[in-house]
Amino acid sequence: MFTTVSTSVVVVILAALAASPAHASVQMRQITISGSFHLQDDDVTAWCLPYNPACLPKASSSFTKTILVPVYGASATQAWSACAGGEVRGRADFVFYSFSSAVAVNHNLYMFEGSSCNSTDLDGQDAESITVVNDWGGGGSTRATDAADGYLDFVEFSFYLTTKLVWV
Ligand SMILES: [Ca+2]
Ligand SMILES: [Ca+2]
Repeated sequence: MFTTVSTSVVVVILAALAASPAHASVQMRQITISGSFHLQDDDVTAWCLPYNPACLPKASSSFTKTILVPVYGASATQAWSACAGGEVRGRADFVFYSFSSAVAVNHNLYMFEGSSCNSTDLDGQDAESITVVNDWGGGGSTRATDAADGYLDFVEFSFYLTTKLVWV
């Protein structure tokens, strides 16, 4: 009499087992982010003189990346960069502050300009913050430039991201 088990109880237990992720124990926030840079350097090459703005060195690059961050709290800084003319480097930084239903996105754009793509001379900066709720997307754009150079050095950056909670 004690070996009799209700079929409905078994079904409920099996359903609960099926609902839990097979290999997983940790819930994370998944973020898929796409970004694109457009950069310009202010130096006209010798073959292009007399001065012609169409000859200014330009560069474009884009990326798409999927990352996992904790469901709660701040992520490590995620950074992407690009360079134009061997002188103008753009760096796009992101920190994600996650909570259960959404993620707050803090983005900073930096423009470094000097004698190489490794220059740390910060000439321009911009920032944007957005909040993206789970299973949704959002984006923005920033632009960093330098008045001292007549705004001819610049970095433009645009991004779009989606986010959801996953088990890993
Ligand atoms: Ca320059
Ligand atoms: Ca500079």
